[in-house]
Amino acid sequence: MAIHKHVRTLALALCAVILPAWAQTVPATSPQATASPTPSLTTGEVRKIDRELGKITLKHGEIKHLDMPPMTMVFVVKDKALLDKATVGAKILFMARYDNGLMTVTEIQPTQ
Ligand SMILES: [Cu+2]
Repeated sequence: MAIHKHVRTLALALCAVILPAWAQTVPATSPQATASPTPSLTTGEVRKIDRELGKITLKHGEIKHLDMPPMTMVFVVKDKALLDKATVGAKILFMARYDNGLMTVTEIQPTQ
């Protein structure tokens, strides 16, 4: 009787040690995982293009991964060739990244 009781207590103690350790190794659905959204394409309307300086002015929608509300602002382009895909007045999808302290466009996709 006394031995049985002791084994049961030991089993409970083991569970208490193992379960928290196991819980910490499951990051997939933790609240922190949703704190910084995966970068995704943002909608924008081209306002101005400066091919010489490699800059583009966009009226853009909300950029969730940069925590930025909709606004009109200047971006530098990662590669000036990206500007060939944009014309003033066109609606585009673009990838915005914070790169070397500058708001940078790394991808431009024209939309129909
Ligand atoms: Cu902005």
